[in-house]
This record gives sequence, structure tokens and C-alpha cells, in this order.
Amino acid sequence: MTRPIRTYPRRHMHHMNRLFTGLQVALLAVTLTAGASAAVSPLLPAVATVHIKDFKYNPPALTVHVGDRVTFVNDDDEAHTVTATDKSFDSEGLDTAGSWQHVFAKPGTYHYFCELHPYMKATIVVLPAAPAK
Ligand SMILES: [Cu+2]
Repeated sequence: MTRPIRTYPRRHMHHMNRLFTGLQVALLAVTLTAGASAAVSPLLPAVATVHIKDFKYNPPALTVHVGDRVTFVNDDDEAHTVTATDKSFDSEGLDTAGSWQHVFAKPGTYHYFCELHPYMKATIVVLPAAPAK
């Protein structure tokens, strides 16, 4: 099966899993049962989450405020990226169930796409910081 991920060699968890030794698995189990989140990667609290499913970003248009953290999760069986057209951010390759977070530091309209499937496009609008409540 050919997957278009050849330019993103460093995030292939399914390859890494094969390299795990019994000791590493045991340590991971201890870590997980010690109270850490069950998630594979330690995600920080995020204001919004964009799911990538069926070669689409959902929601395709999102509005956040400066300082907000957004989580991107790949729910597809294919690898995807979250890449700004202005190159201000780039997740690099996200495998199945892979996630990535980005904090938006500057207001603006950010168009992004998938480098592996450039027809996949979406937008995030970053407004100035939200007023204090
Ligand atoms: Cu893609």
C-alpha cells in the first residue's frame, strides 16, 4: 500500500511502535497508570479542535482570538499536514490519530492546506485578544 508520506519521515508512529522494547512498553504502561492522560501525546488545553476526516478540515472555517491554542487531530487513515499558505505554521506529517497544536500569536486570516493533498484547504481567523470577562 503506497501512502504519500515519503517527505515526512519523522512522525510515523506505527513504525516506531515496532521498535518498542518490552521495557519501553512497561515504562509506558507505568506512566499511563501513574495518572497521566490516556492520550498518546500530552495535549494542553485548547480553545478549539479541528478534526481532519475524509480529506477535509472540520470546521473548514474557525474564528479564535490571539493567544488561543488550537488542536488539530487526524481522524483519517491517510497522513495529512496542517500547513499555512504563508508558512507561519506547519504541523508536518500527522499520521492516523496524530495530533498537533498551535497557538495563534498574531491577528489575521490564516489560510492553510495539506501539503500531501493540496486541494484540502481551510481557514482560521484570529481576532485581537478577547476582552477580559
Ligand atoms: Cu492530506
